[in-house]
Amino acid sequence: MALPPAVRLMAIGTMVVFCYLCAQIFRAPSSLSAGGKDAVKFSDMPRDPNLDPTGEPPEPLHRVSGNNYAPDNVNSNRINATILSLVRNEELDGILQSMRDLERTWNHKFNYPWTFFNDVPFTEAFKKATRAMTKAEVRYELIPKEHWDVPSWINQDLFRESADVLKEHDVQYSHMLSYHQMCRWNSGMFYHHPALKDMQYYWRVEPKVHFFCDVDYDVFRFMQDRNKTYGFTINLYDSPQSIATLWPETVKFLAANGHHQHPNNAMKWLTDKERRPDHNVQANGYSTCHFWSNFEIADMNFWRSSAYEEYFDHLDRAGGFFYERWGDAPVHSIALGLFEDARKIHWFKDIGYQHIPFFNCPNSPKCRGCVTGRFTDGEKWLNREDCRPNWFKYVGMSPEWAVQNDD
Ligand SMILES: Nc1nc2c(ncn2[C@@H]2O[C@H](COP(=O)(O)OP(=O)(O)OP(=O)(O)O)[C@@H](O)[C@H]2O)c(=O)[nH]1
Ligand SMILES: *[C@@H]1O[C@H](CO)[C@@H](O)[C@H](O)[C@H]1NC(C)=O
Ligand SMILES: *[C@@H]1O[C@H](CO)[C@@H](O)[C@H](O)[C@H]1NC(C)=O
Ligand SMILES: [Mg+2]
Repeated sequence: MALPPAVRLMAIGTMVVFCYLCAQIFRAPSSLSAGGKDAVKFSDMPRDPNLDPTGEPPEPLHRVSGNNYAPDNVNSNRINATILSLVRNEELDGILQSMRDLERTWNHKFNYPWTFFNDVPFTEAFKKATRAMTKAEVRYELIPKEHWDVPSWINQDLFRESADVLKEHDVQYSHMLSYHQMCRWNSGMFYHHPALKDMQYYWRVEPKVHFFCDVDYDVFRFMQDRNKTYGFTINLYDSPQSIATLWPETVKFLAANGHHQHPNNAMKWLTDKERRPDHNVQANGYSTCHFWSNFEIADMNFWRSSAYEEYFDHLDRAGGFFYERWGDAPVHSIALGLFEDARKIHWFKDIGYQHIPFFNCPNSPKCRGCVTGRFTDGEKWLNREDCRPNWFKYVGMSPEWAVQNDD
């Protein structure tokens, strides 16, 4: 086969690149396997803290005693807090599964109300089945049109064209308008719902998630007593293609609103470019690290603050909830990382949790049904999506856990 030298050179070049890529792909899983020597190298964590025995945070904690958390006790020790779930009628089975787990491990003791949100009315079947899962109060709330509708400044043609481009870059759900609406509502709308007017804290729950560990203290009181703003379980990298201009818009916002930045912020976690340089480049300066927001226990006063409101409005006007696929997870996380004292962000390492395909599974006799320290039950390469190493490196573990790690 006689090929001109230039073509031959190109063919060889292509082969070399191909072989290199194959090597990368096949090397990745073994170097990531938990416990292997290379795993340490990749993760930058001397050891996954979930392998070390985990107890409760130190006292004082609020616990059940007598009827202090009984569902019908009007003078209970509960504070203004609710479990909260945006869910569709069709996801009834999934939400029942999540309720069963959370009620079993925690809420049958504390009886915090459940508040369900939907953009269409809940069916009687949904109400009946969910009510039967708990002794606590249950509320069903319709989202006002003005919170859910696509804002007037979004151009539908541009939305569709942008979705085509995103799809070419393998961005999931890019054509699904309701997915964009959901992300926007979770970013900047839910805490304005009239049903949450008197509420300060919430625990967000999605359908089909799992909770594995008994939690025997009032986590909302924990948030309040320790001055925590936000609690997470899983800390991940995001798909850079879905948020290409989120960081550039954030930088623009900061140029005019730098005063909102907290002196003890988590900027280094947000902008790390050492661990996954390609992500930082594709996301134009953002590491893409975020708290996985299908789980959050948080103080709505932060979302209601002028810093966050102004930031959200800026992003909303910029259009990326529709022209890209900005998720509430990176939006919440960037705001927390910039505007909040990083010490007020707590890793709930003691709450065993799964949303497919990731886990937080601590080493504790209180846990059942998950594999201690396992981060994913999906493909091995998913292990690299873990961004906790950067969180520990730049921010550290909450002081609550430092006590236990000393001994
Ligand atoms: N009522 C309502 N709820 C929605 C809608 N879209 C999403 N949700 C809810 O919003 C949450 C997030 O949606 P999911 O479809 O789970 O999105 P995701 O977690 O990114 O994707 P999965 O990996 O498929 O779970 C879930 O609690 C859904 O029930 C919608 O159009 N209407
Ligand atoms: C909860 O909120 C209501 C209304 O704002 C307030 O009257 C009440 O004191 C709050 N309860 C607690 C325990 O903070
Ligand atoms: C929480 O904040 C309050 C008010 O700023 C302060 O008095 C208290 O000591 C703080 N508690 C903790 C545990 O940091
Ligand atoms: Mg989900």
